[in-house]
Amino acid sequence: MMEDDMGTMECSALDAEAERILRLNDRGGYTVPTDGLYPYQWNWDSAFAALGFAAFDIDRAWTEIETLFTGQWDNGMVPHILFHRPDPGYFPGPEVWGTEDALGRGGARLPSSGISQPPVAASLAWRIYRADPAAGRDRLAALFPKLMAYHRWVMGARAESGAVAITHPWEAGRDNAPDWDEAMAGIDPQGVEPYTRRDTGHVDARMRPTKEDYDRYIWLVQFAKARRWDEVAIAAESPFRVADPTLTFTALRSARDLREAAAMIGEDSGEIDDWIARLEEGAAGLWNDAIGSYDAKNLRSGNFAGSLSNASFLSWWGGLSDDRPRAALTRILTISDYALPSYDPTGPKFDALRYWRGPIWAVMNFMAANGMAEQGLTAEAERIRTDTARLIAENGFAEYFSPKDGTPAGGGTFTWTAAVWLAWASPSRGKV
Ligand code: 9WN
Repeated sequence: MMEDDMGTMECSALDAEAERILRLNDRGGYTVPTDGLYPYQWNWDSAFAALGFAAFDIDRAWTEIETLFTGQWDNGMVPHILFHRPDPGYFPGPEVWGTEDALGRGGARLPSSGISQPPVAASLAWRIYRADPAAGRDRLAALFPKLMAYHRWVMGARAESGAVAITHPWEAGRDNAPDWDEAMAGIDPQGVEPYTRRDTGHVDARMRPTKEDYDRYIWLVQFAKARRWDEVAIAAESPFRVADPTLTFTALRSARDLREAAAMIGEDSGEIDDWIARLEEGAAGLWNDAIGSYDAKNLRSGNFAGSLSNASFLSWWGGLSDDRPRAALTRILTISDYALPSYDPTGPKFDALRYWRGPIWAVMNFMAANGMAEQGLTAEAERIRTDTARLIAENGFAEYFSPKDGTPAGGGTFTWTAAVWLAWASPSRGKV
């Protein structure tokens, strides 16, 4: 279905349903990704929730981001999960993370995880500001120092190679992407304490990471917890350190948007200019000629993953006008019934339903396509937008979708899918 094929009534029914989902998942000041499967506040989900709220309730949009930053650590890190209220339905909960006496946590009052996620908050806050500058000026100005502290942490703790590294697959937000296979294989998950997964009680196990993945996820949590979440010790000793296109391109994009925000507020942006230069250099180092795309790089072995993913196509969102990824993009768009798959459908590790090894994710489509549109790839961007709209119209507000036939997968009534619909994919809205 192309945009024009969607009737006005169908479109406004979907707009209303998306709005209902955001309200449904609102826990008062913060939004859960979906009821049951993910009962807490997640970092990048929350920034996208704010974008969705901005389509109909600008005050609630700002509140979402403000609540996220109540969990910021003294060292600037914004955790990937804030455990506002205990909920046994999710594993691993706060006791497994054990961040109470973490170095860097300082006076943070909220229980949280000890790792972060793609730093999209600055970019989405800037977008929300632009949707209604009068409503957003003071809110953005108040957030600005916190956003700066977050990015200072990203650059100081993770950008030693220029590109931004992750210390755990969950930090990339692309948990079981083939990007981490080599680094994950290098972990011997001896000594993992017995645990019970909760995710497979909510969702078909074939759509989730494997037990081998989970053993290593938990091993990495225990490893860092034993070091009191000390970034220096983790950087020196962990077997897992991978330079990630998601973090690199989202940090680069956020730095550019922070520079705009600084100009609006009247703040100096010299420090941000320096970040942008370092990140551009780091991003250049993620170009893998062998696959004609940006790629993840294992910083322990120096090897590329050889993974053409949806994160590979975030270079335009990062503000790079580099045309080289276009050939791979054209190929992927040509062979896919629905775009963008999270991994090359012709690649050896493709799995249409298993999470980040094939399925389509609306938030990645939003960033990839908006970046493309800004850099003049308007036909590609529009193809991705109409595919996203079609997936949602035909299959509902799922967590992710099979790129083969659109089968909805993972959790339902999903916050960020609803948000991306309201802010961008919906033919009638798309105003944020
Ligand atoms: C671990 C909440 C999160 C997203 C991630 C997605 C998934 C969590 C999990 O759900 O990860 O952080 O338990 O599987 O991979 O991108 O932020 O929606």
